[in-house]
Amino acid sequence: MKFKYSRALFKSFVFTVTIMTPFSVLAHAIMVKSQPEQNATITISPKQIDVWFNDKVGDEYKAVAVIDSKGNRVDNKDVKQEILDGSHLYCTVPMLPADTYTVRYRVVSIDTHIVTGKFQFTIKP
Ligand SMILES: [Cu+2]
Repeated sequence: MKFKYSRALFKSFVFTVTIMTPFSVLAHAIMVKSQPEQNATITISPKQIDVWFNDKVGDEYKAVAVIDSKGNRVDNKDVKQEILDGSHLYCTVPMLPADTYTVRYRVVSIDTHIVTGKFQFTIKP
């Protein structure tokens, strides 16, 4: 009986530490800025899409995709991470026609959590 109690207590301690540690010690990546900006309406096709996070992100599994209103991927599939600023990802895009585009991103935070998100921008003729 005593053993069972201790083990339950230990399990709950481990669980608490596991769920608390990432939030108290390490950062969970959050997108803080982009170019084009979220929900921006622009008149000239951008040459590249930039996404910045609140902290550097992992080199692995990083992805930035630009999708047009028909669901077609239109970026050049060349996502890169800035060497001196690991919080900055970017990819290039060809000349884009007027449309509303969705940018989807996926990164691994320093706390090892995978973060995905999206935002839109519009190009008007
Ligand atoms: Cu996290």
